[in-house]
Amino acid sequence: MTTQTEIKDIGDQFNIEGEFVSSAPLGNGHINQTLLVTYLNKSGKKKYVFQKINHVVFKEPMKLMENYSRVSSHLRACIDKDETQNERRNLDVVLTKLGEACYHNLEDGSFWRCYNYIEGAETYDVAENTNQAYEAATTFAQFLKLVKDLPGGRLHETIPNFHNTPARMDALKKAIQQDPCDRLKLVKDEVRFALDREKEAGTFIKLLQEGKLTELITHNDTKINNVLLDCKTGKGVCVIDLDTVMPGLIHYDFGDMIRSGAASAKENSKDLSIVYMKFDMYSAILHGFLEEADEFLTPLDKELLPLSAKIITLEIGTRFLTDYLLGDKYFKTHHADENRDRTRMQFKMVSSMEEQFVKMQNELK
Ligand code: ADP
Ligand code: GN1
Ligand code: MG
Repeated sequence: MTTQTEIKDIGDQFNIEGEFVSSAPLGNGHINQTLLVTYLNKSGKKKYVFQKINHVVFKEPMKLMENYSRVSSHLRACIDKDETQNERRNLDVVLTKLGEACYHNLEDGSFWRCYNYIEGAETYDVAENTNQAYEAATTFAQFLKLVKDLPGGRLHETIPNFHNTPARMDALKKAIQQDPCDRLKLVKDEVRFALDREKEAGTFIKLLQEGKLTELITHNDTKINNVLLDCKTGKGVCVIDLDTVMPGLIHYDFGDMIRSGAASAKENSKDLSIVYMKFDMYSAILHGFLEEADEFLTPLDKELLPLSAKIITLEIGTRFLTDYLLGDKYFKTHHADENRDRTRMQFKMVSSMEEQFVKMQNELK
């Protein structure tokens, strides 16, 4: 844990006005260390988010921040200047005193960034009602519509092969062979579940290679707690967690909204009897997404939306399973079996989607 004094010192590196007051952990992200930091300046209290970039996951934080700054500036330029509270609609990068997008602490090798805290908005780990699901989907889709036209060259791939599902399957097979923690015997059924679906897992990458799907700029981590909704109105405010904004397939973004936003329970739920894909949430996300995204989807893109939900859920379950076998090196965990619980929960969601698949397809008509 980083101490208050250390955080104050980190804050001193950034162009922030006023005096450091306090800092506290923020949110339930699995990757970065995220802090809410309060300052006091002439106009009163002002809050910022400090994030220590996980540089084991993101191997080139400077390139990541190049993407981040480009995306954030583009979105800011697209936001209506006359809109009330327009400052809440974007993560604006606060530069360091040296004019850089993040601070690299040479003593411990850490990378820190800072941006505005968005007041009066919340994230949800599980959608509580269809309105939240709908709002999350339209907000993500509006984001995709805007980043689609990002000027300049191709964005860096901050994690290569991030949504290459066959590569994720290969990583699982390697972990099975190595079994460094002797955990394979504890997840035999889960391994079988994943490998039984290996062929279908390659569908999207194959269609991309065949030129039938087009790469766009996508978010790649559209889980429901990566979008802020207004506490009072419930309206979508801002898409966050821009680390994986890079070239990708729109399907994985849609699918991840369903995986996370249509889930009946938390990602680490142990009680599988309460886990299923809620059809009303699926429907709300589908219609919210199409409301904004229909105009840039091909007929094939649309046809594949139900399948995308299943494939990404399988992919993320496979990643949790691989991390479990390898000793919980990637995702933050709070107890020894959490990645196994997460795997089981994801695979229960896959089964639930398989059971409702025809209905999911019919909802498109
Ligand atoms: P991670 O990559 O670890 O998931 P996120 O960028 O998603 O990190 O941040 C973790 C959590 O912190 C989010 O789910 C959200 O609850 C909260 N959060 C992050 N940025 C903001 C912000 N600008 N305003 C309000 N809450 C935020
Ligand atoms: C991670 O960063 P966070 O918690 O929003 C992960 C996603 C997974 C998700 C599963 C960079 O998302 O790919 O889908 O956990 N992000 C990264 O909850 O690996
Ligand atoms: Mg996040």
